[in-house]
Amino acid sequence: MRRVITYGTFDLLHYGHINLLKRAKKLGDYLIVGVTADDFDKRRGKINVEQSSIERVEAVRALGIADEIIIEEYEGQKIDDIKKFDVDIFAIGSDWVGQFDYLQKYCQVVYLARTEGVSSSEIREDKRMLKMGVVGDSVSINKIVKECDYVNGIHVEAICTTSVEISEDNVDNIKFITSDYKKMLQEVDAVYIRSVPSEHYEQVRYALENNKHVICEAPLAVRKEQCEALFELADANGCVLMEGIKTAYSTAYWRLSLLANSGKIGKVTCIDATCTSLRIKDNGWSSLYEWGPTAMLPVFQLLGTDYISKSIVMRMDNDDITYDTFSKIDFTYDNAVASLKLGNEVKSESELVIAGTKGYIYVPAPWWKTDYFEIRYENASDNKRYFYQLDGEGIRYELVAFVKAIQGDKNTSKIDREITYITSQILQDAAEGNDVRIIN
Ligand code: C2G
Repeated sequence: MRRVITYGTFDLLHYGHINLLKRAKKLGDYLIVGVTADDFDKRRGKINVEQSSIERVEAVRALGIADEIIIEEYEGQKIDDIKKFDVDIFAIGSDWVGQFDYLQKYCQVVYLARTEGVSSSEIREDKRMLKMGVVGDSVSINKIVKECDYVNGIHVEAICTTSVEISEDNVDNIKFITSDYKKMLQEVDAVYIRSVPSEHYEQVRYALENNKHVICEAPLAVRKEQCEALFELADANGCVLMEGIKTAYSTAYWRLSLLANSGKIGKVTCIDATCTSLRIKDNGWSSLYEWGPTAMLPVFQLLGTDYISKSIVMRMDNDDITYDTFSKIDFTYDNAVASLKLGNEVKSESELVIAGTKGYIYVPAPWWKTDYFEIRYENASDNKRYFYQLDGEGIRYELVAFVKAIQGDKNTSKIDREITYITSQILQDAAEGNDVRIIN
């Protein structure tokens, strides 16, 4: 009996996949199909896959062509599988020509002609072509435009800026660049707001009033009641409103928060989060606005929002009394404490340490764009290390979540509204001098 094996994601199963499977089956008597696990696809950069592993396996099974279905979970597994299942032929589409020649050591390798004119990416794009506008005056809007390229179904139509030079490779694809926000909004379905925090509220409100979906870099707004009003407006108009904190969408960060919540380090008792980076003064993005929402995320996600007391120490700019160059925030809870250090003009080790009664989670600097963390115990031989691929600092995963939310998926946002509200309340308290001490 000749045993054949083939692999694929098989997202939104189409006739290109079916042709491939039929021809693979004809090469022998028994066909094994390896369907990729969600995590494996993410690790190899396939971030747009729409269906879950189970749905994709069910679709392949329903065709009735495969004699056996397995899950592909890790790089190098093909060698293990070929040996384990005593495979004679490995078959794959011609888009992979040459890339699996290394398997010739173990079995025959056949590249089958790919079916022209159909692909999962095109089907996904047809389902949702979202016209996006990006607004802001920081160079990071170039990064956002670039990241949109990695997300199926988003096209950046327009950029609204008054001062940023748009990089050449971005310019080619964009219909127009304007300094007129209202004009830009007329041309798009959704907007990514990366302007200074003081402009967020008005810009988000205007976009929502005009029925545009919004993703807005944190802080969504600098007052709690403004955030509440914006979410209310979004709900009333059937629009998606997401606060953008890329760290929330990094797999490593998300997994470590799940591990902490699952009791892996015992009771979480102390969180220390430091976010610093020396940079040229970016007006409007004081240390608190720039880093506050990110640093507060693990505190509120792990300890909740019901702290008993807080204290804020701010070091202000000599020439600008609204601009903190460094801030330290301390929270006290019933049974835990947290301490944040945020600095644009002070440098420190930007790590995250979550201490519990059994051990602690250590995330090395810069923790807010991490792909790696450790769980450490008293007995070092019990320590565990974790690595999860992070592409584009998390921005592209955030964009995928935004697109899925627009399609109706209700659970894609990783940031609860309660967290947005409490964060903006703290920014408001800082601005109004509540629980604040100033140093210079
Ligand atoms: N395919 C095809 N014609 C198309 C589209 C896809 O013949 N129009 C083939 C691919 O060449 C592949 C299979 O269908 O052999 C599954 O394609 P994908 O779902 O895109 O999976 P892929 O990323 O190619 O997985 O370990 C995973 C494999 O290495 C490849």
